[in-house]
Amino acid sequence: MRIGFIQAINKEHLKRAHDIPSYSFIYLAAYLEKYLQMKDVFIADTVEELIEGKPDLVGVASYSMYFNMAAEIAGKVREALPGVPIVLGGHHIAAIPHTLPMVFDLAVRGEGEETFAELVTLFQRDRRFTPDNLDAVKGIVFHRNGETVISQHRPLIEPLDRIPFPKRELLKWDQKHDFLYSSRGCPYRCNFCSPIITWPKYRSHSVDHVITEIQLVLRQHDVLCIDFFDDLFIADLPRLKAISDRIVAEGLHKEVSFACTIRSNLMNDEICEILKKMNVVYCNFGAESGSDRILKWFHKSSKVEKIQNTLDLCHKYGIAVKASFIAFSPEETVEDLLATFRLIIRNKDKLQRVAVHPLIPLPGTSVWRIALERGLVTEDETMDWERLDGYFYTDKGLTMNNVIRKYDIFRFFRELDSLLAEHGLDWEKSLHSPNPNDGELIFNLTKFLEIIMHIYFPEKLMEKEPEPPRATDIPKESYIMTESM
Ligand code: B12
Ligand code: SF4
Repeated sequence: MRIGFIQAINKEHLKRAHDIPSYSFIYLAAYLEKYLQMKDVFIADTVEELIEGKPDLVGVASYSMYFNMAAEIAGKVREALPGVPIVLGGHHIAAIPHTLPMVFDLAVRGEGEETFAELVTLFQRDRRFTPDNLDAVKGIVFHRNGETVISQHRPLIEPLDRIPFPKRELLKWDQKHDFLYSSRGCPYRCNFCSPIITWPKYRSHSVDHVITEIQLVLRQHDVLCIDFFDDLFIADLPRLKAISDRIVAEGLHKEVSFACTIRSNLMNDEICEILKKMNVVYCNFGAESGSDRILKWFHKSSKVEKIQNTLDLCHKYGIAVKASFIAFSPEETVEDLLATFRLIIRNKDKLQRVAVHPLIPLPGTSVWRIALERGLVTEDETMDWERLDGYFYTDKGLTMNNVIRKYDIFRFFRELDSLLAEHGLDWEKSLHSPNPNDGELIFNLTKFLEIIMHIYFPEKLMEKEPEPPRATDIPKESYIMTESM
């Protein structure tokens, strides 16, 4: 039996995100190999490649913003390979399983390994899926006589070490930088966060498992950095310490550098020392805002002073920081937005990379429920899922902010301009400051401007310009309106 996987994703968008691959399929493939001795699995880049591969069963993964594309892929597969079942998976359908389109036979809700293996076993036995044989499978959603049936909930896999190491050899990229998931889930509950719906409980791999996986990665590829892409790598202090000690004991910190996810409310000297010892060279964290009011709205359980403390500590220990911020939450004002930029600019020497994205409601989150109530999104076939495009790759991205008026944007730019000048920066310079470590831009202001144009001045984007808009592109009439307000 042959299984073909495909991720619904725009490859051009992905290039802009450094082509980082998803590990969903390589975890599923590893589980099938370990527990069903099944090796005939492939990951296709295009639907044509998938069809040519002649799979007996197809698995499609989709994030919310690419859900229209996922349905299109399924339609093409259905036409070219009639009778081949199409199984959907991923965070999107896990959060809103009742929306499963008819073009898919069924979907796996949430953690996929055990459920998918059970489905494959069933398919090997019966050579087809029917509502009757699917009825007893936990953790799925399927159709019966035109109705959508959600089966019983499947408990999360425990202990997590039952899940084998992902089959990285199935990925077609030349990795100098690899990713490692040492845990699933997060103990916190930020109101915009969607992984906590798929992994509602924090679980971690044993220290032995983590160390063996690092050793395996080092044997398999010539990597320079291993990035712990956990939802929150430092969630469990004793475990973090044990991992760090073992890395040092095995001499792995001399072979490779590490990166990891952190959280500002947890950072202190002890954690920095642990990270430094194991050769963590940079950290990723969601700072989200420079305004305590907005952090509270996000249920972030942290404060601006904790963010500042994190930046100071990492700077002191020589650990670079990549921070992301969320703009345009429903109650954000220009003052809050400026507070975020003040924080960024004040700390320009302590930040390796900054990304500022608009708040996007992801299905299943509390923010999603607010967006539903406000009629910004729907869960029916009228929903254009590309509107959940947090990078504004398309012109469809939405904003949840109803406080910042178009006119206020001019004030924002004026103040941002003087702020940049005060710190010896100008738009041009800040857009192109090369990072001493890896050449990344310090401030992605071009992108931010582009997003503002999409949100507040979409009419200006009617004729698509090849170059992203600059501050001076803000329409003159809005200047006049602001001045007279
Ligand atoms: C690595 C990553 C990326 C990478 C790689 C992207 C890629 N090639 O897919 C980068 C950084 C580029 C990225 C970008 C984006 N990402 Co991202 N990303 C992640 C991250 C951190 C880990 C994903 C991963 O590999 N996990 C490990 C595997 C094992 O878990 P998994 O993918 O969930 O798979 C399991 C189950 O979900 C299920 N499953 C999943 N797929 C399938 C398919 C089948 C057939 C089956 C049976 C089961 C199944 O089984 C798997 C094993 O249990 C997650 C956060 C998270 N904790 O998951 C966010 C996450 C997946 N990303 C998310 C989003 C939204 C994006 C963007 C679309 C952002 C945006 N709005 O533009 C972009 C899109 C990419 C692009 N630029 O075009 C969201 C998805 C939420 C949603 N409802 O769609 C997440 C959950 C983070 C968040 N913001 O909440 N991302
Ligand atoms: S800390 Fe990160 S992973 Fe945890 S709930 Fe908040 S956003 Fe999600």
